[in-house]
Amino acid sequence: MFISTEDEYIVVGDIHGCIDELQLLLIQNGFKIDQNDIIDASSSDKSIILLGDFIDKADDIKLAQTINFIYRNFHNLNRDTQRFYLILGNHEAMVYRHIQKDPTLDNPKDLEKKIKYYNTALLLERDNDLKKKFLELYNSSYIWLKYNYNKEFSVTLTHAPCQEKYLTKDDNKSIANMIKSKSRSKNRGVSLDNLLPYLAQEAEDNRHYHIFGHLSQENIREYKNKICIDTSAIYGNRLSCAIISKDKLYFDSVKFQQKQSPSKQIYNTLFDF
Ligand SMILES: [Mn+2]
Repeated sequence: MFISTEDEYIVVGDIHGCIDELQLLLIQNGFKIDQNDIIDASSSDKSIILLGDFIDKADDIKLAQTINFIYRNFHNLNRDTQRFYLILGNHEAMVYRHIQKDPTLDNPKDLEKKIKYYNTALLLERDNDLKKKFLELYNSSYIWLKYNYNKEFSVTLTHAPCQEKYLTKDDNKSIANMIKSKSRSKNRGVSLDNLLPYLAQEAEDNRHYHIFGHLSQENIREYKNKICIDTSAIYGNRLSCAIISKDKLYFDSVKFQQKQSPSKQIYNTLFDF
């Protein structure tokens, strides 16, 4: 969907239950949040966009807090005009399939993966109220958003990096590619630049940016007009955002707050050339 170029946006990368970091990042960017976890709509003019994967990997308590916070403020900030947008990540898509009892996920290997990678599904199966909130957020999510300022400046937002031919298209293959790129766990030992060669090949020295998350990097990775803002908050690193204002693009981040134990991973660096 095309979003208004009259508004300013804060675009937050993969949260994965890092609710303390999300709140801190919003506060650092001018939002006030009260004791009931309600964002004061008048405290900032910015609209909020979450780039997908707000669930999984974290503690159950933090996952529940994250879903409740997003749900509450999604309703609160969207009361008059839309100021809170969600982009669908592969984790929301997979958890949705599990809790909706997708018959193609009915084998022991999928159950093993559900426990290991999609722990929010187990939580939602125990908590019906939280499940309803998640389903509503899932159904309100976009696959892509585009900020088309002028001939010189635009920003396309998707959860995963993908080839340009898929961007802003609405067929099933394009949708799948905007939600998830080639699996790193199925291609261990392959560098990201070899796994996703189209990113560097299609990158151009212009200001028509594609901003995505999904790849859990050590810092924001930029190559020409391709930018990854997933800076591995749940791995104990940082939660980052891009800020879009008129024809300017800024970045900001907060450190992991140690309010839960971090997940573990080995970084596979993008644009490592
Ligand atoms: Mn992802």
